Amino acid sequence: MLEPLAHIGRDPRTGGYLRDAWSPADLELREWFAGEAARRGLDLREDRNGNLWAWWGDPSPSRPGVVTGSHLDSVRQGGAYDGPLGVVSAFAALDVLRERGVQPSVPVGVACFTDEEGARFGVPCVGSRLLTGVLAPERALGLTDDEGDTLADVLRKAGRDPDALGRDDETLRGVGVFVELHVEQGRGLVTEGRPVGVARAIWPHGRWRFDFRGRADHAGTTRLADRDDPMMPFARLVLAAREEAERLGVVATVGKVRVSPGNANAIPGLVSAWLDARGPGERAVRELVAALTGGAAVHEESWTPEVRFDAALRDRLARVAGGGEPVPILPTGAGHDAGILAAAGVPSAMLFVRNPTGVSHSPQEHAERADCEAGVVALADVLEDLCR
Ligand code: HGY
Ligand code: MN
Ligand code: MN
Ligand code: MN
Repeated sequence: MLEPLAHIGRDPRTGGYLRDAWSPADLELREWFAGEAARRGLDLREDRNGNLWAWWGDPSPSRPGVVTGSHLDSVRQGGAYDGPLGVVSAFAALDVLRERGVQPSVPVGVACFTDEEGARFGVPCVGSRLLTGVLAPERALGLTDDEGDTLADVLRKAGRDPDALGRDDETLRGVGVFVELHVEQGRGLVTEGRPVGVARAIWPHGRWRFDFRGRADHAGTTRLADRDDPMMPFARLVLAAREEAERLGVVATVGKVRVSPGNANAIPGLVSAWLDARGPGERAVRELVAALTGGAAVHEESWTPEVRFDAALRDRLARVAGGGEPVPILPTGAGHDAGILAAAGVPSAMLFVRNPTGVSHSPQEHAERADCEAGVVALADVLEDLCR
């Protein structure tokens, strides 16, 4: 199913994907999206924050539409399915509706949210957070990537107007309900023995940057007693994060570290480390971060409260997606645009497609073709039900 996109941003050495927001790969993916919309005669719109919408019918506040979609950007060396499966399945499900001769009573939209992973600028779900007003444009525009380019610089280079960013009520009011199909990032469906499931809730989760400052000096001529080496508190952070996470029953990850200036023969002046912490309860996640912040300059880069999807909509999807036997309803520790929209009051839900290993954010991420096809049929059934 993902073959048309498989070559875009793929690293041939690893099979992983490099699809940073607004990178050449991302721009190529946006072109692909536009082509898919054109092939189907859909009305393509790019909103003020760079999110893409392909409409079958004309949404309005008085006649909001049913929208399905996801994102196309990836984490660095990410897998093929996280994001793209939801966008490809959205177009495929719309095709199924047309093959069935369905005449929707409301507009149907396919959405692609920009910069969901936050791999380049550090904040996840930038497009949906800007759309819903939970991320201030001035903060977004000042975010910088590893080379020091700001989002504003990058948008200008991509021919977009940085000053246009901001909450977009007109677009939001056109979305009556949003359903995101996503490869499961975990093994819940493997355990349940089912190809498709529905999301119950998204764990609260956040990202913090820890800056450890020291004194750069010579690796060979500086006595140990004279060192102010930021690597030491950094190393303690990583070990403490694991210990606290085990104690509190949450998960904590340090997956990105930037050592400045990065000489093998010099004590660094600065070590920046990014902590990702999540768990089934907000209090425990906050307690973990509080236990770790001593001695470092800590910057909260993002915080997403727990999202519990609307139970009536969730159960309706579980029934419809499962035909006679409702599909499993599962929590997830992964963040999604559907969670940002749900938190903003947009009726939202998620369909999961089985991932045989549960592995994600890795080139090893995979979903079987038959399960992906079952996901499209389930999504088409759900859309048909919602569009009656
Ligand atoms: O990081 C996440 O949870 C999601 O995959 N963006
Ligand atoms: Mn992801
Ligand atoms: Mn995703
Ligand atoms: Mn750059």
